[in-house]
This record gives sequence, structure tokens and C-alpha cells, in this order.
Amino acid sequence: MRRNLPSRSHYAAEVKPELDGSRVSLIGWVHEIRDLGGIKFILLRDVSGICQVTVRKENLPQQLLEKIEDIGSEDVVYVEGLVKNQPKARLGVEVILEKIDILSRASRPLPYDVTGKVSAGIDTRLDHRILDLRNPENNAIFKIADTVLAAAREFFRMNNFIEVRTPRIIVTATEGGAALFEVKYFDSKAYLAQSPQLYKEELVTVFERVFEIGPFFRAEESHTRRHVSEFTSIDIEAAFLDLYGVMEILERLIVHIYKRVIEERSKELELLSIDLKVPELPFPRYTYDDMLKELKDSGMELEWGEDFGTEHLRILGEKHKGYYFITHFPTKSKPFYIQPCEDNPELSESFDLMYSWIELASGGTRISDRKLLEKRLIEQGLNVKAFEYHLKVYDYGMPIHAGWGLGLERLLMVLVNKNNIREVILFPRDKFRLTP
Ligand code: AMO
Repeated sequence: MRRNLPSRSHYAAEVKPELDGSRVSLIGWVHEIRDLGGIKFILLRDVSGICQVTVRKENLPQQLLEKIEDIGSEDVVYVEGLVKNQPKARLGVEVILEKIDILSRASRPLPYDVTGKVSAGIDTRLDHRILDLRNPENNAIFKIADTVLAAAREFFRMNNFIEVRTPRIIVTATEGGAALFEVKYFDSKAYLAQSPQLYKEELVTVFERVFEIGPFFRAEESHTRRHVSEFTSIDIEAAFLDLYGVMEILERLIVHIYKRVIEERSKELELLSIDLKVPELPFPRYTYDDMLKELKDSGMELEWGEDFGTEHLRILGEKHKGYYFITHFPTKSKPFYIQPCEDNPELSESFDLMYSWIELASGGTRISDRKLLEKRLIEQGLNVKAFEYHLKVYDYGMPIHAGWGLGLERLLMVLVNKNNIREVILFPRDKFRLTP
């Protein structure tokens, strides 16, 4: 026999002053209870928001009152009542309780204050992540993330990209060997993928334009506010484009995402007190050498060829508050697959997309010539033989191509104005956290 499932007439956020006088039924979690003696307020929360349910004790039978006394925070309840305009309530409206059923109980006392009134540090919050996420401000971030992902997919389709899925279990590193997670793979050794790099490059020879959105893994030793061991990368690769072409795609994607988030998530943005403005195109473009000069002018020297450290990026970020590109990094500071400049092989056709001091994406034109790729592998101390499976693809018609990888969580940090990446990941993983 089929179960009798609870059903509601309205979601909490749909209870509006226009419904004054009508009867509604709601289902949700008890967010908070305020008892003022003769009157009691139950704040009922569902996925849409919070609605005030008012208990006027004088009019209610004893049996119902006893049931209400028994209710506690985070219990799942079914409520029926009459809608009444109430300028003092948060939505200008309340539901006068007539009936309540407890559908599932929460334990007492709760280990964590869901309302956010008792402030907790990030570690305590993450230890109780499911309760932490019930706070509307915290889950608003993930509703915005949902729109970001949908907007990205929409944008890629509009621009003729095909969504692909590449392996997470691989045999060779692409983004530097140190940050690899090793896995036992039957009788041999394999690694968790750090990026879809080589596969996305190979796939341009079939689909010309591909994108992938998925989790990648890096054994990051340093514990920072912008690194985790499992992150989501939004990747593209496109044949017959160079760095300039894919930079344009990237900045147009960012603008498209802003527009969609503003259109679809105004409620969530308001909850988070964020006034999002679509950034202007084109984003400013600077070269690595420009930035080195800027650093020097600020009294911070960096040897040519070295990558920027946090202290350098902080200084650059003070001057460049919004989105900007840094292009043409020294070849030796970039991975083996990045194309060196024809007129000066010390420099490469590479770029990073920055927001203030945070790197959001990196990419560039790729090497499309097998001999040059082999040379670069050797220069970086890598074993050419281990890459044979990849190199042979270059024998069958490899066009010029370019692409980038954009960190979804880094972009979210910017969009929702959080300074710790763990705030924008449901269940973050880092060196010190493998649960929940
Ligand atoms: P890169 O290594 O710069 O490039 O990574 C691309 C983007 O991914 C994000 N990212 C991370 N986010 C959180 N935690 C981490 N540990 C982490 N590591 C990386 C960042 C970064 O800018 N294959 C190239 C991309 C390409 O050239 O197409 C790559 O992986 O936002």
C-alpha cells in the first residue's frame, strides 16, 4: 500500500498579505519558538523561507496546548491555520494556529544553534554542518551556487560547447606532482585527477569545443582560506582559439552568471546583504611584467620568473579591486602544456583571471606540436614515456587550441563575499577535515 505523504497548501514564503482570511497548511522545521505567556510564536522554516505561526493560547483546547508545549526546535511539523495580516511579523503576515502535528522529532537539547543567534566559529559550524546549513543565510549561498551552475551550462550551450566527463582516476599528474592523491588501483597505483587537462585537450580533436564541471582533487599541504583538497572546476577547451579568444569567453561567462544570479536570486542576495553589480566588459588586462613593475613601485621586489605569492597578490589586490587578467607569465612558472610565445619563448601564452588578490582561473593557449610538448615535458623533469598515451593523440591532427579552468568555489567566494572557501562548500575537505 502506498504511504500517506504529508502535503502542504503553501510554502512559507507564499504566505503573503493577499491571503488574509484564508486557511493554509504548511510543513517545515521549527526554526525558533518565542513564548510570551498568553501568546506563542513558532517560526516555521521550509526551503522557501520562514513564516510566523501564532498560537493564541486562550482560544485553544487543552489537548492542543499540551501538544504545542511539547514542540521544540528543529521538529518537523504540519500546521494548519488562518492567515492574518500582521504588520509586526517579518513577512507582514502570520498564520493563527488551529492544528499541529509532529511529523518527526529532533533531539533535545540541540548541539548547535540553528538560528545563528549564538555565533560559532567556522570549525564548530562545519562539525554540525547540516544544522548550520538550516540557517537561511547559510543555505542561501547554495541556492546562488545552483544558479551559477545552471547559468554556466546555459552559457556554454549558447556558445556551442559540449559537456564532457573525463576520468577522476588517472596515471599521470598534470598540475604539479606534489599535490597528488595516490589511490590503490587493484595491483597498481593510480591518482585522483587534479584537473581534466589532458583529456579536455584531446577531446577538442573530436568536439572542437568542450566544457566540464566537476570535482577535482589536490593534496594541498598548506591550510589556507582559499585551498581545499576537493574543489569544483569549471573547465573549457576550444579548438582554433588562442588565449585571447578564451579570455573573452571567460569574461562573458562571468557577466552572464552575474546577470542570472541578480535575476533569479534577489531574495538570497538580500538575505546575505549583497548588492551585486554586473561587472563591466572588457576586464582590464595586464602582463606579468606590468605586475612585477607595480610590485617594485610598491617596494616589493620579485625575481623575474617567480610566481606571485600571497604577499605579492595582496599588494596587487589593493590597487585592483575587481576583475582583471594577468597575461604572459614566464614559461617556466607554468605547466608543461602551456604554449611559449613564438617571439620570446621565455614568456608564455598564459593568463590568470583575478578578483582583487584572489586567483579565480588560469588558462592559455596550449602546445599543439608533439615535438615541442615532449621538449617541455623533459624541461620540467617529467617522464615522456609516461605521457605516451597522450602524446600519440598529437600524431592524428591536433589543431591550435586554448582553454581555462575556473574554480567554482573561488567565484562563489567573490559573489557572496565570503573570505573562507569552506563557507561556500557544503562539506569541505582539507588536510584536517574528512568529516562530516
Ligand atoms: P589551476 O591549477 O590554476 O589550473 O586551477 C584552476 C583554478 O582552480 C581553482 N583551484 C582551487 N580551488 C580551491 N582549492 C584548490 N586546492 C584549488 N586548486 C585550484 C582555482 C584555480 O584558479 N588545468 C589548469 C587550467 C587550464 O589551464 O585549463 C589548472 O588546473 O580557482
